[in-house]
Amino acid sequence: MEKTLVLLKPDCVQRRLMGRIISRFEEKGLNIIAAKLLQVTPDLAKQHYAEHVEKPFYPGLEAFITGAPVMALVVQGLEVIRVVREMLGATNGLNAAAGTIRGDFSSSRQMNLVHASDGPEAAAREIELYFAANEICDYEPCLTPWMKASDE
Ligand code: FUP
Repeated sequence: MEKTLVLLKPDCVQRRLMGRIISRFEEKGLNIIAAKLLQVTPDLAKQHYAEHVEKPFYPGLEAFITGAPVMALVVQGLEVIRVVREMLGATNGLNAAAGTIRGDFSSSRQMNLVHASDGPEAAAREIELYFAANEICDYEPCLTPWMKASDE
């Protein structure tokens, strides 16, 4: 089953929204198989946002992402990379549809609460950036027979 890296960003931690946002992933039936609170360093920020390091907005983005702890999660589920990105909504909270996480809780482009991998290569790279293999607790949820048909 597919896995994705989710980061509850410093604004999410500071605004006490971690529980509500984790609940949305749980309510959807997704499986959280790794979680930890950590402080992103400037070095980790540069690795995570490698594609943006040369962009004019990068210094502000690095200051933001290193400004308070983040909670990193590995979330597992069917087509979970696409599903979680759709649950987050558009990057800018001002443009994100109502009902999405950013649409409901954010009005900012930078302080958009949550990061999620945008494709399979990014997911593999980002999971490795934040978690050692022995920190990922793959398990079979006992609710699976009540969340989807056996042939899905
Ligand atoms: P996303 O894939 O939705 O995480 O968004 P991007 O990869 O396009 O951008 C990465 C992060 O940079 C986003 F969380 C928002 C931030 N950003 C800015 O702060 N300013 C900008 O001008 C563009 C993006």
